Amino acid sequence: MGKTTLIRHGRIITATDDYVADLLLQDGVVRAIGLQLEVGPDVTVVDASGLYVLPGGVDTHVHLENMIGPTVTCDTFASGTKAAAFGGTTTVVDFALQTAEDSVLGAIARAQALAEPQVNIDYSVHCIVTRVDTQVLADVRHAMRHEGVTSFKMFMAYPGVMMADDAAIFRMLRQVGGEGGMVALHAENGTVIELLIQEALAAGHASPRYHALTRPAILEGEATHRGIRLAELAEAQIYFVHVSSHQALKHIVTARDEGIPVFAETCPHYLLFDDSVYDNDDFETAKYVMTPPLRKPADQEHLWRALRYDDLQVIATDHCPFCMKEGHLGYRLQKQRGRHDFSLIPNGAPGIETRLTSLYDIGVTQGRLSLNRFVQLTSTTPAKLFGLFPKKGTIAVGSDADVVLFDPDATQTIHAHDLHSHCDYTLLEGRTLRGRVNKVWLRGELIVDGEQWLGREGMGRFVPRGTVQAF
Ligand code: DUC
Ligand code: ZN
Ligand code: ZN
Repeated sequence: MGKTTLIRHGRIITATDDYVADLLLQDGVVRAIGLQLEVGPDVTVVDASGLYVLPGGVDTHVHLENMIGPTVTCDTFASGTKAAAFGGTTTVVDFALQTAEDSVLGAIARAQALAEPQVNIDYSVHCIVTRVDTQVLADVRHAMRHEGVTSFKMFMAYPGVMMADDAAIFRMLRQVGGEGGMVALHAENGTVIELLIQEALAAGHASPRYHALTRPAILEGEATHRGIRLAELAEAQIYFVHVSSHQALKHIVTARDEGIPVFAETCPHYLLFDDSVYDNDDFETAKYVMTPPLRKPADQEHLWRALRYDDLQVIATDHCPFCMKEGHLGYRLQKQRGRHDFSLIPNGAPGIETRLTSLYDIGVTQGRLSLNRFVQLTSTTPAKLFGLFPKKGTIAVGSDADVVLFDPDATQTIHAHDLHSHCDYTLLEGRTLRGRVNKVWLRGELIVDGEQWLGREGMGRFVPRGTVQAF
């Protein structure tokens, strides 16, 4: 029999509820919720007075040990999932990349084999599909029906590397949507961006600021609109990853008003920072080279509005870490790859450990998000859209005992050297945030206790996922 824990007198917050009660974790699940629950002497009792009791975070957009172009992200499944746990996330959905050599099913098996001995929290993968034919579509059907992989990512950017053409995206939308799954789309007009990059380089513009200047928001908007029309024709639901701009949002809002099942995420960095960080020619700016790039303060206002009114449903990290310093932990040629050519800087930034606290700080304490909405955006809705609910994403009798004790009054000053990622920087360096993860349980096992790590590599499990639960 598994360990039994009673969390006494915490303020339990789900997407819909907010009340003080006791929570009994037993055999990996929430066994009971009640007032003054009686337990025997063998049960560990934790006093949670004054603390929030949240469902474990669900981060449906992370890149651990992923090849992004020629560079592998610097977090392993081990380091990345440990960092996630310290940040209050107990489930991640990573990526399996279909390559020229292997099939969709091969890619999923390969990602699982890599993850399985290392993961500290529960996980799944979206499969990235770059090429579509009848065999691929058959594999996709098999993955959805028999492997518990029900979401697939496609790119409208990166021609010659990851980009899929419109017909391929349409075929996937028809196949995946028809079976109740989700196509997640990276929406940027890849071929026009490629032209702008080549023109910038030919003009001698090599510094990181040109990453942003060659990926204008209008090209995110155009691709988003195109993706929506393809989904409408395919009669499929669609999910846009890393929405950064009003140009993209306005199409999402209109489509939702039209009744098209369009869903979308944004990421903490688009809310925390704006494009003024690119106003220089320093290579340090490579820290902010992520795709899409940071946008204008006016875009941030639109993102907040969309988060409040449910035009954006998810906040995921797009944790895609690359080191700035050459040789850090042995990693070579990460961000430095693009020191003399911005187009060679690997695109991505870290954030897996700071998602909940940074959003609590700028969202909840600043009155932009209610506590319920905070939980909905970071745990419940991602679990629903990607077929993990109600096992994940809420606190309810029978749900997995993935629980976070969160101290709303504690503060912490963020430094990369205190975080658990392999990345040598954080975009939040030196920033003091209100709110702190205090304890984390994964299926009833205490894995984080303050600064102490109690988890074990390999204790995380692959979670077979169901279809989209959006309606
Ligand atoms: N898109 C992502 O979602 N992650 C990393 C790079 C990219 O372009
Ligand atoms: Zn992307
Ligand atoms: Zn990503």
